[in-house]
Amino acid sequence: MTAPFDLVIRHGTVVTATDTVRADIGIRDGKIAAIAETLTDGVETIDATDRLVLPGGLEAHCHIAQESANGTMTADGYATGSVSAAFGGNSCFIPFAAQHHGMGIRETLDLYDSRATGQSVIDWSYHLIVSDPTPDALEELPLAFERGVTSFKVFTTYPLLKVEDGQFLDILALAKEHGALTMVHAENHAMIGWMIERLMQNGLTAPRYHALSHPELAEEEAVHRAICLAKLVDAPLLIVHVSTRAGAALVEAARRSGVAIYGETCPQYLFLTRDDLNREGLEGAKYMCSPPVRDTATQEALWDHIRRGTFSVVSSDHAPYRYDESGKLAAGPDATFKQIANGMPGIALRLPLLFSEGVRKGRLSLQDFVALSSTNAAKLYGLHPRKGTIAVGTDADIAIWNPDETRIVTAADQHDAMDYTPYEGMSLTGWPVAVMTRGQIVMQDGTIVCPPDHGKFQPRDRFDRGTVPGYRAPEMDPRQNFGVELL
Ligand code: DUC
Ligand code: ZN
Ligand code: ZN
Repeated sequence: MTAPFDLVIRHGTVVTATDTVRADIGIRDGKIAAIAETLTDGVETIDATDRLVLPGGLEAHCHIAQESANGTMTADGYATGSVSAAFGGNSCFIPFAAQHHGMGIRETLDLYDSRATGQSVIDWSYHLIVSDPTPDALEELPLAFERGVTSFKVFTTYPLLKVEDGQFLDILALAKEHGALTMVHAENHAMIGWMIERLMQNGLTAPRYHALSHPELAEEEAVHRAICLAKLVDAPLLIVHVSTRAGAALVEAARRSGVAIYGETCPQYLFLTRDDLNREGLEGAKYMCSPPVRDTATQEALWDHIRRGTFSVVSSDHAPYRYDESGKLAAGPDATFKQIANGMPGIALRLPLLFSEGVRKGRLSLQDFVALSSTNAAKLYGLHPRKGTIAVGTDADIAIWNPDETRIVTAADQHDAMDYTPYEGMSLTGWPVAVMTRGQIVMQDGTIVCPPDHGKFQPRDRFDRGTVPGYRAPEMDPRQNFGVELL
């Protein structure tokens, strides 16, 4: 006789990226052991009548226990960051491990291990930020793959983070060789610097001018360049936090042409505009992120791109800096926008925002919601099918949602270490009421119920481009380049 299930979720509506079915789920040893019309043999039971049973959210872009390039530490470490993520319906997240200048790869990963291990209620991995690709660092990079860190982020802007195009090509080629996915923050560094200089010279230093200092064209140029660089070496590339129509159109065109290019956008580009930066004193600093939020026409265009499949993931880009001297106001009450940390919180609201404004308002199907919030990220970042779906044999990473509950968002109700939310006062319908990671209930009815160190580091598989044909630059094709093999 088989042992009973540890837990059975009964009477729920189970949704994956492809299907919606009425089914019970039996969980044993942290994994989904059975999916059937009726399962009764559980040590514990959750009644999911009138609830949606979804793969737990996979938050693939968030900054936790990370110093900005200027040394400002995020308010959230792995304890509050993971708790906040769980309240937002996430069962796993992938923050960044940031290599700053002079740091080695092993040193960077060891540092983040020391910040994360034993602190997280949900499972985690890292994307490695590569900002100093010296020959020694590049030689050390395969160590990251061996540790199951199979994605990198590079920047084309920020003086202390940006890589040159040649360095970018080195990283893309190495990532391709080892089966990693490169992610890029794509904005033209010189355009931003030029704009900042002129704004400063004219005394235009308030937070609202941050929006002007990062022109849309800076994103368009850098996205185009990044795609060309990736094409040259036929390496997969994901453009993070796309904020403009032109950037999204470039991603869409590249995808249509069969190149392994992927795009991500974030809730702030769908719900906030530059008018939010136009507040008294430094209040607008709360809405400063890079790239900046744009306008309502852009919001609609980005929703259209979500509908059309341009974006594979919608991530929070949770970059929590408090509105006090530990964060946004570190340079004092007279700070210029140039001195203010870029980023805003949102890890707990990414999914409720997308559900309420996407699914409930008919912009997104439930299947698309699951794909954008979990399944696609699991596939891109080497966690599928272990995570990101509901199937027999996979980790029991599950979020149970009440699709009809309405709540008003307030900073006081958040569980992060922040003192504001950019979405204060919004009325959202559809909230996660329980989240489990590997079969252990993490959050239930507004309470964390698991040990504080339940989360485990998740080594990830190599990137799999599936059937995407890719691109062969003529100069890389031995038939067309005098027989020389360059890659
Ligand atoms: N890029 C991010 O991805 N997050 C916060 C700030 C930034 O520039
Ligand atoms: Zn970025
Ligand atoms: Zn980010």
